[in-house]
Amino acid sequence: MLRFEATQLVLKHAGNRPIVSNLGPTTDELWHAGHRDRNFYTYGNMGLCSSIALGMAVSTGEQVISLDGDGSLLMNLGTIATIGREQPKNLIVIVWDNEQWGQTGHQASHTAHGTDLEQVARSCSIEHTETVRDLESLEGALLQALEQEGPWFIVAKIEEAGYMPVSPIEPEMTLYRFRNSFKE
Ligand SMILES: Cc1ncc(C[n+]2csc(CCOP(=O)(O)OP(=O)(O)O)c2C)c(N)n1
Ligand SMILES: [Mg+2]
Repeated sequence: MLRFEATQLVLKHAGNRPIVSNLGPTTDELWHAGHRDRNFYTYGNMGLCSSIALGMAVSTGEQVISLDGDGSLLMNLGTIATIGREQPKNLIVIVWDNEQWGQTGHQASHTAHGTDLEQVARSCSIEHTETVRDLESLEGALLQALEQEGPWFIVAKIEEAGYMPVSPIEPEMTLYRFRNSFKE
């Protein structure tokens, strides 16, 4: 499954829900798949995408979708434990797991060497988890997650087909647009 196609699929079903995206290609592909005010693009940081989404989930009544990355999440596994402790019903974490730190040279990450992020989530009391390897299964898991209370943790094994042009995002504008979208 290509991450770009998977991203398009998520957008197709997301409606107006906030989506937080991991740095680099995940953010670029979300921008190309469909720039919208409720996309919260992260930039430069690793390991904070799902933490930011968790903060949004506990402070709004809306369902929040996090598009995280395996390498980044491995840098802050504690966020999974915090999600398990807080049990936000309205948080859906999707991890684009290409089993590598893609952007910095495709170095194999721990998920290529036995770390199973779905099992990590389960051990942190997150009951609704899936690992999906194709678009059909991703769509099934996502539709379930949108209907049933979470937290949800979906590991999507993905591939990349080269990188798209870097998205023209400005962190300040992302924050401005995103905050304003809650006032409408
Ligand atoms: C704290 C920190 N360390 C290192 C980097 C450099 N860096 C940028 S992207 C990246 C890899 C991210 O891996 P992953 O989250 O799996 O996303 P992928 O590139 O595979 O899509 C690294 C190491 C960074 N931005 N921040
Ligand atoms: Mg990766």
